[in-house]
Amino acid sequence: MDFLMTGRSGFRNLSAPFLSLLLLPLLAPSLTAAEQGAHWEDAWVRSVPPGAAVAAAYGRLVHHGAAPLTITGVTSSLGAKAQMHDIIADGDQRRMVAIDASPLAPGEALVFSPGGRHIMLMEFEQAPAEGETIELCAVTEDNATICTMAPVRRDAPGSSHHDSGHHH
Ligand SMILES: [Cu+2]
Repeated sequence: MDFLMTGRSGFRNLSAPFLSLLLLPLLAPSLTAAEQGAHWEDAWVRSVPPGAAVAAAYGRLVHHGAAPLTITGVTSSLGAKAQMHDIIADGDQRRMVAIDASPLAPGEALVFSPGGRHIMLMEFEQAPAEGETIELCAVTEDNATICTMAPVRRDAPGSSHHDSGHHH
């Protein structure tokens, strides 16, 4: 992992547009994540050697529901800290920044893929090893969780680069 880590403040200014969503009156009854219509596809965790400090998880969080969601965090069954990260260009370097919240409109997908936005797993006691399965959950602004079982692999499933075409 040859990226410099910067603090959460890196993306703080991006959260401003989401405030308007959060301030909407709560007209809808609270729904579970499944009722809200989001689910994971092709989630996986890249294996790391024993002793590694961080690991990355990928996948697509697809939203088939009618109402916009805001994803405010991620968790994993490793029990360790998990964050949404993005990779941004900084001059001729690339560095990781933490994402505080990410909107997810109906019909869209939040894509986590190698080289771009990803889920960073940190502060674990046991490094994810090939063949294991880790539960990943996305957390919405109203604390619903959308979870999936993600296999730990060395390489991306299918390994060819057919991204779903969602580029934000
Ligand atoms: Cu990262």
